[in-house]
Amino acid sequence: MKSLVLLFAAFGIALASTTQAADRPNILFVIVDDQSPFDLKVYNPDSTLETPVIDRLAAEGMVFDGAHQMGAWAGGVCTPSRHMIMSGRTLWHIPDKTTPGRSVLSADPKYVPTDLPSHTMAAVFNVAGYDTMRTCKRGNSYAAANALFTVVRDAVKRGGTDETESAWHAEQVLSYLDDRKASSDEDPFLIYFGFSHPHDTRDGKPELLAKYGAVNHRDKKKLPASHPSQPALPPNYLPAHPFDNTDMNVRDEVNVSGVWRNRDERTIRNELGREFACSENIDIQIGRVLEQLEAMGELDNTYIFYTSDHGMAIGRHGLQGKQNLYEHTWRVPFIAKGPGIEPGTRSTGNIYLLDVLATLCDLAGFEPPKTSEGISFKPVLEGKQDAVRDVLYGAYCGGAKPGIRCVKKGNWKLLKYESSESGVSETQLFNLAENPHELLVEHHAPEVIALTGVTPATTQVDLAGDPKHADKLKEMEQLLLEEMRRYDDPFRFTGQPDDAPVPQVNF
Ligand SMILES: [Ca+2]
Ligand SMILES: [Ca+2]
Repeated sequence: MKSLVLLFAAFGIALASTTQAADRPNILFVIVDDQSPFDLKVYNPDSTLETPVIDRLAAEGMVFDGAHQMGAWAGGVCTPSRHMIMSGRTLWHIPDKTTPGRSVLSADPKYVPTDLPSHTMAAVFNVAGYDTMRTCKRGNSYAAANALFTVVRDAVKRGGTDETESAWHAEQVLSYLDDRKASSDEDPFLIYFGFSHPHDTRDGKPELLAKYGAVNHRDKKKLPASHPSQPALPPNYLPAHPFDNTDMNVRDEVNVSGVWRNRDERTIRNELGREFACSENIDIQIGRVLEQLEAMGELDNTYIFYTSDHGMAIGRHGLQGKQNLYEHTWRVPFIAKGPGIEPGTRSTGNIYLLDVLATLCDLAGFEPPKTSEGISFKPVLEGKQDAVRDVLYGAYCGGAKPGIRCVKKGNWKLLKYESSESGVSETQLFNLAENPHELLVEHHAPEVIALTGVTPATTQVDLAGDPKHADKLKEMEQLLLEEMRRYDDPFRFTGQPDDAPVPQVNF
């Protein structure tokens, strides 16, 4: 086709639409399963995880410090997160994988359009003339949207060999690119390149497990061996979470193979070693795909995004899973590289993963679907703006209701916990500029300092009970209520006005 375009161009004949189509950027959207931004050197220089490919993406592109996923109304946080990514809709406006669903509004057409799948990522890119392909894990996702990619090669790959882990996902992309090359396909592409790891079970490859001093620990009655190559305990490690966070008995907190309910140093460092082994392998696999894109001459015209569906605790704050709203879990890694993105830049961004769809449409040159509630952060990518949102809201209520909520503005973050089952009611207020790891009074205990090697400053505590910050607390409480109203949060905390939306269907 290229030679034909050149031939016509040589004769001065306009082939506007064809030329335009060939010039439209490709998109490679890489999404891993369960990874804290703080695992990566680009977010935590102290991390021993080696990811040279991701580091290079960061050096050649833009790193977002304010990327978040909005939350979950189920213990399987992946499910709502992936519905939001595919549809560009907010937490209380998405369907669940079953009907009526675990979100009380998810089957109500007033909140969730019944024809939503036809306005999701692959559907709109197909209509725009893109070739769409995906590989990812199966399950805990948005099946009706995923099925609309022209090529779908999904499977759960969490083993310890090339056939059974992340290399398999890379192979699907590589063979798809081979097919394109063989048929001289020049349509722009959208490739959704998902991995099943580092989600548990974190059976890394033997040589990478050895590098991080870890073993695939399976004996519930014993602790794994300690090893000097294991990653250090995180700075906000605790041997236990100080209070019932409304979902302490969810599967991830009590039944992940290799950890279970253990929070001792050996278990956590071994599990972080397994997480790192899986994450480094993902990095290697992304590198293979980027090499092929380069060999095909496609790399310079391709936007590459790297992210995770949500973060992960693994010992931070005494938690193991993804069912909380601390920064390690609420935030996600987010790196973007592509035409017009200044290399080596860093931005707050303040984006939700649900903003990705509007942004991809914007980069590809067409309007996002009307059902999308996301905000394009193309101006951030172009360096014209530092952030697209001032305020960020997060929700988790997969356990007791109303569960956990948080709100962030500038350096300030408020978290609230309430359980109608246990009666727990807790509030936390952090100044993230002074206390980025959300350290609590429990982190000041000598036995914890002895384990982490981190001696917190006296100001590095939860400030909710500090009279000096009473005005800030009040302001953040009001802000949280406004955000809960804005996003149709169907719950309210004790003391908030009883004005939550009423579901139109009977649950
Ligand atoms: Ca996940
Ligand atoms: Ca094609």
